[in-house]
Amino acid sequence: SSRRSRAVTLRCQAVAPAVAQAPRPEEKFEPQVCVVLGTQWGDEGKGKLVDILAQEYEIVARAQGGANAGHTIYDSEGNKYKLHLIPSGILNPAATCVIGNGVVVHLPGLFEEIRGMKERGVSVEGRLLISDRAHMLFELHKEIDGAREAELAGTGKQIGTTKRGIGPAYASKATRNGIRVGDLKRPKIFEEKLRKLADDGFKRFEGFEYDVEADIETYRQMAATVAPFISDTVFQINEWYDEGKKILIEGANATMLDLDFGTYPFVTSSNPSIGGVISGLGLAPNKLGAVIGVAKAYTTRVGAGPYPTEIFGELADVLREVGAEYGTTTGRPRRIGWLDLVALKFASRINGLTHINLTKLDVLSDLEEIKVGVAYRKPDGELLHTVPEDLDLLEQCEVVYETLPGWKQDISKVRQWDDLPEKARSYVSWVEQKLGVHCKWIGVGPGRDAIVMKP
Ligand code: 2SA
Ligand code: GDP
Ligand code: MG
Repeated sequence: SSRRSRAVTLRCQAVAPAVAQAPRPEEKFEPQVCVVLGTQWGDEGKGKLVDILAQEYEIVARAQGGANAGHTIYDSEGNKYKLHLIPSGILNPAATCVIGNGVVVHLPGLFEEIRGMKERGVSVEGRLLISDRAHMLFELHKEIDGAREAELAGTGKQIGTTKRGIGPAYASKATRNGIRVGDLKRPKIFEEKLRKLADDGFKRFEGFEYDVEADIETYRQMAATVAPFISDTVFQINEWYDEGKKILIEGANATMLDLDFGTYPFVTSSNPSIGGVISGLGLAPNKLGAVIGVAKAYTTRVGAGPYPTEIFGELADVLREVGAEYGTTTGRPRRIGWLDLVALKFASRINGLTHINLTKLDVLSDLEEIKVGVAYRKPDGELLHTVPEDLDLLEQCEVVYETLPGWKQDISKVRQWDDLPEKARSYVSWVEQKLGVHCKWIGVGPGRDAIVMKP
């Protein structure tokens, strides 16, 4: 056991702070390719950062996920937009948006979203490309999503999906009977494939309801509308890169919901971490200039699954109200928890984060004290400094917290680092030091301007 405790100590040293407190040399932030990723369980505020950065980027691309994602953004006049499949760069009229090959696309839903944006004066036509290699998500996938969740009812194993058909669509892709956007160019083949896919659903689920002929008709009618959006985005994005165009990549969902790294099976069915960016766009890893991890100053989670730093009771209710923590897609109340540095360090390493955007710091402003999870203690007393694969073990772990003083002051109007209360600055610097990653942006409100840059 002394050997084991030595191993733990060594591991602690390996994750010791890598960033000194000394001021950094004036850092220019102008990577040609910049990635924005969720580092927790989603809803960290990725959409807001992407919208802000998009003002400087010509291309904004989504690489994974589907309409399970919900990104809320506000324009400079304070108008609110909720986006699901359209990248959050769409409010920059100079940006071209891309739905990459790794995304699963429900085309009727996407065109509904496009119509909604048009009604609000945001024109999407001519500046949105859909990858011809992206897999289509059909009504049948949503049906199967609901049917699978229903089968799990009462077992404690329900995932709490968004019921947007995400898992079943990626399952079709992996089973190799999926249908890609490019197949729409070959209507006969498309129709055969969809009938075949529907057959699978009928064979597997009793009482399965899906009118395949009606869906085929929907796609026949949509074909001409969709055609101009379809593109070989793998070629296009690399051409743009070679021309020197600036590319911003918007992650959806988050690392703790990653199919490989998240709390499996309570995860989504794509890779919201860095690997999904590469495979979901066809842009090589050596082209990525910066990888920004978006992290809430606390955490939230929607759906089931282990959540070590979860808070219950009145405090959770207060933070949920102050932070407006309800699902952007489903309206579900989000579970609330303290910042979890074990999970955040895990996400930081996996993704190779170069910067952090710490969001929603304003939401903690009323608190006397702020807790942060810094390790997990196993029932046998051993400390864990990483997220274990064993969910039972994770559930049994006790979180080791450090407690930091609150600042008890409204910070929502602050725009300069030096104007933040000293205790708020200490909180951010402490997190930064623990992670060894520069916390360059700090969110102090939902608005586009409510952001503070840390030198
Ligand atoms: P799915 O639908 O198969 O991807 O669900 C699997 C798990 O992934 C979670 N998940 C999410 N978690 C946070 N935010 C998401 N987007 C929406 C939002 C969620 C909403 O922005 O608020 O509106 O409820 C999102 N999408 C998927 C999901 O909760 C399951 O735990
Ligand atoms: P995403 O899925 O990561 O894009 O995040 P969501 O849009 O689903 O959820 C984040 C919510 O927090 C949205 O309603 C944002 O408007 C809001 N938000 C983002 N940053 C901040 C912040 O710094 N402070 C506050 N109070 N709200 C924020
Ligand atoms: Mg969201």
